Amino acid sequence: MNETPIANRLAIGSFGRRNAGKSSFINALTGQDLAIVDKSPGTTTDPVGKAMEVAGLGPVYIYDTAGIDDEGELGVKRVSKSREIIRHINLGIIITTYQGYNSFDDDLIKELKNMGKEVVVFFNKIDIEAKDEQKENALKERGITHFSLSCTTGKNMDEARQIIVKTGSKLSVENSTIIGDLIKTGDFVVLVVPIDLGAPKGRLILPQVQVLRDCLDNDAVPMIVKDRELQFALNNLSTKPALVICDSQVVLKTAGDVPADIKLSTFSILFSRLKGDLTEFVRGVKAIDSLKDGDKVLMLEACTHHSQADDIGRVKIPRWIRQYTGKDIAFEVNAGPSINKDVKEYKMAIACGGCMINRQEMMARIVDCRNLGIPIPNYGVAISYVQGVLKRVIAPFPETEGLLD
Ligand SMILES: Nc1nc2c(ncn2[C@@H]2O[C@H](COP(=O)(O)OP(=O)(O)OP(=O)(O)O)[C@@H](O)[C@H]2O)c(=O)[nH]1
Ligand code: SF4
Ligand SMILES: [Mg+2]
Repeated sequence: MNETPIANRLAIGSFGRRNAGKSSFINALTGQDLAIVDKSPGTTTDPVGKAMEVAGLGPVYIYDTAGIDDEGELGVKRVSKSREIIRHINLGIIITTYQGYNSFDDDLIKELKNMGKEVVVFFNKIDIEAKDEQKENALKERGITHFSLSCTTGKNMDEARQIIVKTGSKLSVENSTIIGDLIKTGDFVVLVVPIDLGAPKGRLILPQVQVLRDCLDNDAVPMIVKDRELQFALNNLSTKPALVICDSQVVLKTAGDVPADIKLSTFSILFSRLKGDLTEFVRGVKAIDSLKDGDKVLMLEACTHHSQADDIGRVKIPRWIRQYTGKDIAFEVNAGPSINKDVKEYKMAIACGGCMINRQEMMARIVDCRNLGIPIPNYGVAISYVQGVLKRVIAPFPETEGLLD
């Protein structure tokens, strides 16, 4: 239970051609035999990931991938799996060698850069390959961090580790505050958490715990109530709360209970901001108003979670949107990290809360939809919109001002 969730870890991937030493590098970096190393090319077939701590960098998630130059029917599938990992990572490490460096490495660097990833290139096998300054200079001119090392002898591994720490620590990984910019020391914050049949037994869910912890980190005074007790709590608090945060599912009732001069938002809206792009979600949600009979909407579930009878994305949101629009809309689900549907067929996509994925992955989904011109709100924004309270719950965030007008 003390583990940092995967979604909050800096994600690092090792990429490159077959046999360059990607797996050897992961093993040398972690000091463990995580990945199988062999002289035959194509040893790593499926991406392998492992959560670990790197001194100076904190909790990370490290992926080893298959060679990007793999061939044949199976090889092409492996390459596409490696490419999929690029979407998840913050920092891409390209393992190559002075003599082997070719257009595959070059294209990989471009691909990572185009997706906004931080890139470091390591020339491996310097115990057997001579230095090639021309290749180093070409990278230098492009402003790409590079270094040489040997995974076999361990030469320069300490320096390589330092480069990773330095590059990695520049990247912000959801360690920014959740509500710290909305409150000040001593503020009262009321969290409204319905305990219904869908609530897990005996505990709170992660986003609720994270907000609670963020209140404490910011020296605020948090208080948790069920929706039923909210009115009673507000009536009995001698200090007016600076902020009320509720579960999206009770937003309508909460908006009625909380006086207009108290800021109100939802857990989903807070995490939309942290994990995705709140402004893009708000812009996208207006597309609900243009839905017509027979239009298709794609529900983007980021993981293959066990769906419940009254599932929020599969049952409740479709029901609320049908009621709001009065239209016969077809909802389809894409579950899991990769999108297997032809997004162009849909009038809009609605992203889940993304609790199991990191910001990189959520942003990749947003960018995919944006490039295709498909509006993409998320569950939290869509729920508040169809309940008629979105304007109120995004009011605490100035970046959304005017977006709904
Ligand atoms: N001499 C030398 N050999 C190395 C070095 N690093 C890796 N190797 C060897 O290179 C071969 C390939 O290493 P891997 O780590 O399996 O390479 P990979 O990039 O993961 O390969 P695939 O999974 O097949 O794509 C193995 O025989 C390693 O022992 C190095 O620094 N020096
Ligand atoms: S919100 Fe998304 S990532 Fe979280 S459990 Fe639901 S489908 Fe999975
Ligand atoms: Mg390998």
